[in-house]
Amino acid sequence: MSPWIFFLAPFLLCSADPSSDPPNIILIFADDMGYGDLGVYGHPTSHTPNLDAMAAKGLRFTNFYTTGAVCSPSRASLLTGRFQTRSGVYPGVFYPSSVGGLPLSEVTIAEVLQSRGYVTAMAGKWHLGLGLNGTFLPTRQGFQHFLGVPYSHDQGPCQNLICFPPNTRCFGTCDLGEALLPVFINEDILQQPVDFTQLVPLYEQFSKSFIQKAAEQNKPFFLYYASHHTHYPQFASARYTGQSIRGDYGDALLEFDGTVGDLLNTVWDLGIQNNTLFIFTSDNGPETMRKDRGGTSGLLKCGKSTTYEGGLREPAIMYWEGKIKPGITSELASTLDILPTVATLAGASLPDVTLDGYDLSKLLFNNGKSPRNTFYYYPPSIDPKRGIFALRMGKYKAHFYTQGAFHSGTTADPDCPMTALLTAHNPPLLFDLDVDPAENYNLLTPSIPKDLEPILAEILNERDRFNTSMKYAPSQINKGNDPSLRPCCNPTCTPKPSCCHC
Ligand code: CSN
Ligand code: MG
Repeated sequence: MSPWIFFLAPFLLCSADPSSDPPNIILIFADDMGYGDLGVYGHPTSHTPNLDAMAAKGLRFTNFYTTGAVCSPSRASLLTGRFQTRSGVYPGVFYPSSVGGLPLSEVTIAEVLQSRGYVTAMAGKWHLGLGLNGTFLPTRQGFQHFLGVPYSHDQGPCQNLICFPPNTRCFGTCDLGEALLPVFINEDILQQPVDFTQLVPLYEQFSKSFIQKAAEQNKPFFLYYASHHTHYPQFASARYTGQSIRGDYGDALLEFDGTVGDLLNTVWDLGIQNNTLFIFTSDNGPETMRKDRGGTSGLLKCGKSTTYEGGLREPAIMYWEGKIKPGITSELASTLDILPTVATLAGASLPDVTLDGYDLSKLLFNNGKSPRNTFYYYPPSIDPKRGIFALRMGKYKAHFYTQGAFHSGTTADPDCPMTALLTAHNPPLLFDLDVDPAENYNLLTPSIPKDLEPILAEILNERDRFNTSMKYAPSQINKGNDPSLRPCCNPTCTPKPSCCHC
């Protein structure tokens, strides 16, 4: 090699055009983790040293939104850059016997990056459908390698988690009528039931060898690590069990944080940290109905399955050593923005569909300003007749409908649990989230102040524009269930699903 190449190499690496050297992307997605659950987001007894360190070295978001207050819709939007309405991933979530899934016509981040020569893999919870012969598995959506569970780990009898009386360690019940929980490797069942004491180490090993192999082959890679933590029921491998002063939730969180540390170390050990973007966030707010075994949205109102801030605002960190200036940003951003952002960084072309996300490159690398000024809040049970439940414009958030939820039970606030019935608000409730992030003080009561009339008119216009322009795909979840679709490692056995045990 010419000595000039050696000289030039460091400058080439720092090229102003990020697409000239496509970065590796590690997308870490937590489950049911609330805004207030991490040490760095203020939890007094959570121990999350690796995430806290990632936040200190990266950019930490305080106004970052997921699109779905439950799993499947939120994941559909994350991977497509589109509201769940456009892909039909509503209302609610997929079940093991669901007939539908994320339509294969949707273009995922994995497909976008694969088209630019990336190698792609996913570990963990999918929850975007399984279907007949694995029709909807990640391997059909751009992931070359998959190790994980196709849905939530409470959508099965929760063996090994000792969920039922007389032992109530799991604090609640899992779905007894479903098949034992399977772990898939690509499209085959590797294990059924899953051994929860070994699951996370298995994911870590898979992720590490994927990264090492990609680095060896000098190929850019995309790893989507979708943890089961910290969804109920809480579990952790032996190394973490009983280690946190925050109890079962704390142990699960500790194990999740340990994986983050493992991924960071793998990247640093390979010396590829200057070319690897880490993105961390969570799919939806905390399931407070699980009491101390669920998460917390901290100072935000309510949690999972609601369109209050606690349902959809999430912790989020983006870290790229030497490229993203460390700091904290209160600029608006969303999981919707991840696809357009990484496509730009990779120099990949955007799918030829309506996207709801923005490219955040300027926010990350230049002026620190977000191109996003609005956010639209859909409830889990989307109804085109109602449209969005709330809209954020700049610092203002208006609620047109509010509704409590089963998942947000047990908190002291009477607006959160399912006893708070669907209520239409006209005029809407209006909050200034910059000064009142907890949504305590409705600005439009007892009457509408003159100075807020223009912004209110603008918000109502935008609501109408958005609702009427939205194209709803037919619901994939309402396609219903077929019990024969439940995964079974021993397809000819009887009686199902209990015989599906290998
Ligand atoms: S979720 O949690 O998958 O994280 O959204 O495990 O809404 O009916 C939600 N649900 C099972 C769940 C059912 C879950 C529901
Ligand atoms: Mg979830």
